[in-house]
Amino acid sequence: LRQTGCLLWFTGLSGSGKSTVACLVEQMLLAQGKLTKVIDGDNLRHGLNSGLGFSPADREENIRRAGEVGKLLVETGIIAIASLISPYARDRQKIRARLAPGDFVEVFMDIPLATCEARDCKGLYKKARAGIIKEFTGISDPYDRPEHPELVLTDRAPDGSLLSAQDLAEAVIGYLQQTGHL
Ligand code: GGZ
Repeated sequence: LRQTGCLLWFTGLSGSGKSTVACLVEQMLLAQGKLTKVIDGDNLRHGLNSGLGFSPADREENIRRAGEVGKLLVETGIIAIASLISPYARDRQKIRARLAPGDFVEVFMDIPLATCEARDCKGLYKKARAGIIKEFTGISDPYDRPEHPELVLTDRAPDGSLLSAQDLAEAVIGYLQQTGHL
């Protein structure tokens, strides 16, 4: 196996596009013959992390387990791509500390709440506003913006034009090339 692993950790609000961009990055890496695996928070909650809810303690455990799975994959040389809201800086920091320097790549999906809420793909924001879903990130539960992420992805280019998910995925690939991960 001629590749060294790393853990791309996508963090951001529900509806910010984490999973979409993560899957595109996975496809691009596979097309280059790289071993890679998406670890999706929403999917893990159906299996490994079933039974965990959205209290701070449950989110912490959810993120800890995803991080440990990511660490195992990295040790195998795989480029792991985690996609979890991971709203608390402390929980993200703990995973960073578990990995060798440079192996943890925090990717902040910096998409305004208003944009995520306008998309509302699953109708969750509407339910959160109505109080039907409690402790909803960005509405009734906090999101700590990353202070020193390796990469910040926004939906606007410097000239104000709208960026596509494909554009953002290409930026991630570019980062991996620049930093010698690819
Ligand atoms: C945040 C929630 C909540 C609450 C359900 N708060 O965008 P989605 O819908 O499809 O994916 C989100 C998913 C969040 O799971 P994570 O494992 O990524 O969260 S964390 O890292 O905070 O543990 C969202 C849905 O679950 N969802 N209730 N209260 N998101």
